[in-house]
Amino acid sequence: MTLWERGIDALRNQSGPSIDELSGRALPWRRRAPVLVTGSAGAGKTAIWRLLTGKSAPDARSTRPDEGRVSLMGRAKRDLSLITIPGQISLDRYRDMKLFFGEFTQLEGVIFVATFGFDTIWQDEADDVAARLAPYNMDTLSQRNIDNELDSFRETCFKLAEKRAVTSGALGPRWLLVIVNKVDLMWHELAKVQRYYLPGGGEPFDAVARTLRERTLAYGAFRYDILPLALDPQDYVFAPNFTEPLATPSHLSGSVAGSSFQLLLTALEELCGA
Ligand SMILES: Nc1nc2c(ncn2[C@@H]2O[C@H](COP(=O)(O)OP(=O)(O)O)[C@@H](O)[C@H]2O)c(=O)[nH]1
Ligand SMILES: [Mg+2]
Repeated sequence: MTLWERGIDALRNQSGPSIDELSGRALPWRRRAPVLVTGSAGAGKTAIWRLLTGKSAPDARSTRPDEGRVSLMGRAKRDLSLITIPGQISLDRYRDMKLFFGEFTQLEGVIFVATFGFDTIWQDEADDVAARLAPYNMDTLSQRNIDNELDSFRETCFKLAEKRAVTSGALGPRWLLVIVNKVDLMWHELAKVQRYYLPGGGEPFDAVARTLRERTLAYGAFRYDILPLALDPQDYVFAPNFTEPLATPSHLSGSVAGSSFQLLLTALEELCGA
């Protein structure tokens, strides 16, 4: 069973553990190479980071990275630090990209957070984004977000391949996990989502991933996995000031979030070799 299939199963499980019970379990940690979380602005990076680390961080548009440690619950109790890279351009983002994808920093793995077009657009940007949509509807907004996401994924894959090449794989990262987040918003169009992200669909997202896998083959073992996730099922709302809002309802209930999150922990354990 692929990680994707296990993820869909987890999202069908209404009777999983509660997410609060699992969030940020404070176990003694041991220093490990950090894991980076990348992806577009509004994809849910901070939300995931918050649950994994049990720390608080603002939900709003941010240009600052979130940092913290996460404890994995496998037998080996491996721990790692988790750092999110903000989606929007800023000096902090630039510095962190240079540091973590540079030739001196060890990286354990990279998590790329994708949303199939459901990136949250913060209020201060909404008017600008709305003005550029022609026609103004959910389809053009979604396409705009998907295009941005592909750019962002291309950047992550390029940096990752470059780092592994210039260090001959010695400083990692050893894996890339794509999280397709907010699956609660696309639950009724899973076939389309699968075709877009999974290998074999012939879509541009996997073409980028395939190029990465080919480029990095020569530098030792490398894992690439895709996990669907829904940690915070809530309606998607895009609300500019000058025109009517656009919305997409959530199709899942909060009770699936626990098993979805539990599988994320398991997947991280597996990737980190716990
Ligand atoms: N529907 C839904 N919304 C989510 C999910 N995860 C996060 N969000 C929402 O997405 C928005 C952006 O999240 P945030 O973590 O701040 O994004 P970041 O910019 O990538 O750090 C927040 O309002 C979250 O509540 C999810 O699984 N489903
Ligand atoms: Mg954030």
